[in-house]
Amino acid sequence: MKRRDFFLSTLTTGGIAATSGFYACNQHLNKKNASSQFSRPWWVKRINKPLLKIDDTLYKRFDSKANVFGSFIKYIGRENFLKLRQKSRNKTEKFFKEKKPGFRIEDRALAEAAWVLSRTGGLDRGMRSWNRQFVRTPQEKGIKRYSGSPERAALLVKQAARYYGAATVGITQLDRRHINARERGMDIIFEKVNEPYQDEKEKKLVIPDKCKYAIALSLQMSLDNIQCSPSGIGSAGSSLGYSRAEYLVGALAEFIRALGYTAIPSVNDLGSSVAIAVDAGLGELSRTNRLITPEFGPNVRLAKVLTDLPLKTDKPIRFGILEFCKVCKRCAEQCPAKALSFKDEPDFEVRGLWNNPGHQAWFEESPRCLSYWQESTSGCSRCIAVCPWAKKDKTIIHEIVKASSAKIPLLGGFFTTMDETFGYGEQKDPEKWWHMNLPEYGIDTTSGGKG
Ligand code: B12
Repeated sequence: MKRRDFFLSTLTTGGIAATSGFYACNQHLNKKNASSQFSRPWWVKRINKPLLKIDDTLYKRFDSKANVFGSFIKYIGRENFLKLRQKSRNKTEKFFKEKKPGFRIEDRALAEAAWVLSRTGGLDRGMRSWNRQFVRTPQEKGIKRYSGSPERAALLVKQAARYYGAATVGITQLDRRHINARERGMDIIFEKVNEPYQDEKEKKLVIPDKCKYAIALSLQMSLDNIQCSPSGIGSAGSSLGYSRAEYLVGALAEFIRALGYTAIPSVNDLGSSVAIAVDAGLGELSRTNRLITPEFGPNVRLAKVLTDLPLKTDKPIRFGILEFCKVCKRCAEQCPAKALSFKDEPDFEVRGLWNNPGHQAWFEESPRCLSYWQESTSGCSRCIAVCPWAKKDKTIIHEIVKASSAKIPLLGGFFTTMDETFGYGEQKDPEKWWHMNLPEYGIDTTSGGKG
């Protein structure tokens, strides 16, 4: 059914009455939860298994070389690659000369510089080092390692993670199939060892068997930046997110090591942050083949830390995204690269070698996306910017919309149409960004994860 049909069929007094009822309930429950460490909106339901299925006979660990960063030339052909690169260079030069807002020296400088912390690290390097950096272990201090209950340990880890910059935190038993089989020419293997290590000679990265837990982390990006995408200002939304993620996983790993346990910090390397986040209950997989969270929609960067510290785990969640995305399709319509799926239902049909078979998703044409990054000369986050779930302000109306969409998925189409009517998701003027009264890091951290 079309969105506009929904618009007509759902504009009923019933729908509106339902939303006001939800709002009253929302207010009540939020008050009730105000003293807990981290509460989810009331319309988020915990479930035993993620909604999208895994085919156990097909789903295997992925070789990261097959992602589009690793095999871009193979996927688009050398000739096309060289043409694209030249086009990108010419356009960059033209934009510089024209002083095109969003693509001027200052706009690009903002994005480039924000990578700084991210670029100092790497797989098993810098903040993402697999071994202790500087904290002293309990043994060195002459004390016993931390021995609280898994419930208490989970509370400590979540609070520390939020303190180091996480927007939301979830914990899951590690499903090893989400960990890449290979990374940068090395096999990733699990061994019965005490500490993780890298063996250059045998070309292997070794994760201790005992690391059975994954801590999934989300970080907000500045929506004001992301909404300027594609542009240097938009791209800074991503790059600052990456640098903050670098600090977050580095600090959290050191915290766990100081408690006397092993921790492996990871941002984009090591395995699917999205799959781990789904298992840990941070959100649902969406039409963009990326995560949507109840609190911040898709506007988050993801990261993870693996550990042997015994932790109470969380459950996956559902809040209507699967049904919402079936109807909305706005990300696919607005994707300038035409990379996203228009299929009504998610399925197991991969679009190319860049997807990992065996899990149900709305698979995308990733080489088109990366090609557009070159074409735009600045990367792209349009699919995030236009999503009706990406909202910065915490006004009543948006809470009603989210709660209603979660509870009555058919209203999703209606809200997407309303969202368009009010002009949400339109590309913002990058010049205006320079004149804004910015909060720290350009993000609003005051919602406390309560949406
Ligand atoms: C490579 C990569 C890309 C490639 C495309 C992926 C590919 N197939 O090559 C390119 C460069 C094009 C790209 C683009 C973008 N990406 Co990207 N990408 C990655 C990266 C580094 C690896 C993903 C990967 O290996 N994919 C290959 C296989 C596994 O893909 P797949 O089978 O299609 O599976 C996808 C999902 O279904 C899910 N997944 C994988 N296995 C399983 C299993 C289960 C059971 C489930 C439920 C899900 C799941 O994760 C995969 C994401 O690509 C991840 C970081 C990470 N380690 O997770 C970020 C990441 C997924 N990207 C991210 C983002 C935000 C983007 C962009 C919006 C750009 C931006 N502004 O940052 C666009 C969106 C493009 C789109 N909608 O299609 C975020 C997603 C955050 C979120 N909200 O979920 C991540 C997590 C980076 C981060 N640190 O935050 N990306």
